[in-house]
Amino acid sequence: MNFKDKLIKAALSNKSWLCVGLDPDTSKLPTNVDKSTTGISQFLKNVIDTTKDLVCAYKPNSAFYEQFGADGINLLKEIIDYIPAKIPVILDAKRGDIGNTSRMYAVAAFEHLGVDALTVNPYMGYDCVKPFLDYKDKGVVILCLTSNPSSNDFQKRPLTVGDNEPAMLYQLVAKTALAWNENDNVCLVIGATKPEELGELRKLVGDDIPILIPGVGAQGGDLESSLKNGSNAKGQLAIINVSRSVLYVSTDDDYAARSRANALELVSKIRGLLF
Ligand code: NUP
Repeated sequence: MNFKDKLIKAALSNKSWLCVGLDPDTSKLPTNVDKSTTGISQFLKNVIDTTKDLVCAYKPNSAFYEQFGADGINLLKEIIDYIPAKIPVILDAKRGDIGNTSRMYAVAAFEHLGVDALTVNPYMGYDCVKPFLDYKDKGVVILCLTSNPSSNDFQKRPLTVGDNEPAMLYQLVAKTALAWNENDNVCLVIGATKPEELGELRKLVGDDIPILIPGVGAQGGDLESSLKNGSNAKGQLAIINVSRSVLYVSTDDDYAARSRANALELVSKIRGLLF
């Protein structure tokens, strides 16, 4: 089953478009959680146990594992393997390099770690993205308009092009990514902090492209406008990622139950609007 089918199946079965980000940060862990990779592993597994019926996907960000060196890479693999097989895993690593090197990034993510989708930076162009696209069953989640304040530096740069051409770099990225979608495995990243552009981009790319929408919660993005503007005509394919606002809601031993409560609050709003 390809990434998109697996994503839709999980979303419909759990009635949720919430993707919980699994980003371990020792400075935010509950007090009694051991700060070793063993302690962090238990912490993440407890959160997965209490949220796995509430999500359409999980998204570990590689940086939060790489910070622990070789132990962190092993932890990442352990967590990916722990996630129930029916729930897709999106690895957030924003990869992209010359084709020969991207091929190795693709092997690492899709074959060694076995994730269902990977975030990819399109800055270097088609030959840097193609090695990922060649994995037909895997999702290639292309950065289009990111949630951070400085995304404007490049992504919102106006382009001097003809009348019918996109006017800003992020629009060109969206249009180009569509042209790369021969295997029906292209997805886009558009930040929840950019609701108007999210709506505009959903119209531009049509109903078939999954959009990963980070930035709800800690970065101030709004859930409702993200859902309304990011979902397609069927009310699907808007993947709302929340990391800190689900993971770090309590420093006490009740953290897993509190994470579930926060996730459930988000999911109730999603269900109210889309199911
Ligand atoms: O545009 C993006 N914004 C963003 O926050 C693209 C991303 N991949 N992310 C990632 O989503 C970010 O690196 C982190 O892993 C997650 C957001 O986390 P939080 O703000 O919900 O804690």
